Amino acid sequence: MAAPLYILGAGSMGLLLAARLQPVAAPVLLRRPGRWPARLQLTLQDGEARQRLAIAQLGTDALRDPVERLIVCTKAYDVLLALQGLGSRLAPNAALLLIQNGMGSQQAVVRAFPGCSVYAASSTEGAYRPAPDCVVHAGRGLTRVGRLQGEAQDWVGLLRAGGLDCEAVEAIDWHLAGKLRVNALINPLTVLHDCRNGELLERPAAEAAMRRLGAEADAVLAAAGYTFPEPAFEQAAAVARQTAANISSMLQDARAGRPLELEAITGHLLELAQLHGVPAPEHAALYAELVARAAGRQETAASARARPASQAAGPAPDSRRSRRPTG
Ligand code: KPL
Repeated sequence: MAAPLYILGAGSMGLLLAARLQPVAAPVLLRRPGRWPARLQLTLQDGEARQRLAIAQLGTDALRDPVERLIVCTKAYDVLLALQGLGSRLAPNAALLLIQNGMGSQQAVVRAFPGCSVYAASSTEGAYRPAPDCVVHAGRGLTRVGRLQGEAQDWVGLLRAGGLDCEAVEAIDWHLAGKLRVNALINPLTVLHDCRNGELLERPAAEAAMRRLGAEADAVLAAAGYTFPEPAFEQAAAVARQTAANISSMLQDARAGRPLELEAITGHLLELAQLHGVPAPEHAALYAELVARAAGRQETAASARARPASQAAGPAPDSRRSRRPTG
């Protein structure tokens, strides 16, 4: 019998998987340490159809048996800390499936957990979470899954059993790099312009920036050994058109005052640029601008906290600040 399935991360992807896999694997949603009701009464909305599902949930401190099978859907910047936080409650040979934007976090897990079977996924499923107990399956996509390390696992079979379109791939890093370049052209620009994905193509300054970012991303990724049949700009423009009404995940984070996944996307591209000696001034400037804005938000929030409660206003501060210098 397969080991119990756990899901870490209750964002849109975590909740979507919890809902879709409930009938076939009865997953347990792992929550922050603390007391949680035994079941999350989750609503899954798919077009007009609404389904109520009772999903088992547990604070990580209440785990009794080691976790042997785990899908990790946290933000990229949380993966390593979240897994390390499980300590001995994570079996040394656990089977892990990582579903994050960007690159870098997956490789960090491989290094930190050499005894684990580690798979990564790149997904184009469209989901959002209008409330902590509701997930909307807004657009059907494809999830590509590939092995990074360790024993073979049938993650593809599991996701397909849950009704998701899924395929096994040999070179998952190539797919992650392909998604990274699309995200690097769309996500930070939507934050800069505070606009929906499709609007980037309607604003000449944003579209021109997208083209420059695309040319740089292509040069950097080619130097790193990743080539693609179509230029980054063309692919990102097609995605921006397909998802024209979407608020990118990074803009959602910015609006909610959460940390941005900048390190795993633009930050990773800049690391590759540095490693291979390829200039990427446009990405560096965009990175610096967003880091400076995030720092500004933190300061605004800190001074609001210093004021009497009756005067305090504004969103919660980011809990993290990027380690990369802003200059
Ligand atoms: O993956 C996305 C994201 O928002 O993170 C895109 C493709 C840009 C769709 O919104």
